[in-house]
Amino acid sequence: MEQTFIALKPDAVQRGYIGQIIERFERKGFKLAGMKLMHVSRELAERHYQEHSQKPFFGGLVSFITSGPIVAMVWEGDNVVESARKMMGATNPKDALPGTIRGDFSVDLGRNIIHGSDSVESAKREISIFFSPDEILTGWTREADKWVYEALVKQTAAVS
Ligand code: D4T
Repeated sequence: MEQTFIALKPDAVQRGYIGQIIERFERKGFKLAGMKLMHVSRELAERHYQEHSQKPFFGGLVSFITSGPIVAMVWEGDNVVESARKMMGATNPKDALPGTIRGDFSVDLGRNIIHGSDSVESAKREISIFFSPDEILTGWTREADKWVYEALVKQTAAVS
């Protein structure tokens, strides 16, 4: 199953939105495969945001992401990378529609609450730098999945 890396940035933690944001991913039907509250080191921040290393906002971005704890997560589901980006809304909260996470919880580009991988390849890279393999639970069975995915019901029916 496809996986994505989601991080609740220090502003989400400080403002007390951890539960409300996680609830949105659960409500959608995605499955949690890994989660930890952690401080991001400067080295990890620079690795994570290496594509922006030459941008003028890079220094501020690294300072912000290292300024307090984040919640790092791996979520699993069909098309989860693209769907999570839609749930998050536009990078700049000024452009993020109401109903999206950034649209509902943030106003400022430099305090935009959440990060989500922008492709399956980025997700693999980001998961591998934030998590060790033994911190990710891929095999657990969630009974509700047969109410989320039609194909799981068809498989069961075909067996019985
Ligand atoms: P992240 O990586 O945080 O999920 O954001 P996006 O994938 O949606 O957007 P991004 O990589 O273009 O930007 C990374 C991060 O930098 C902040 N930022 C961005 C900023 O502070 N000033 C800026 O001008 C831009 C473009 C916001 C998100």
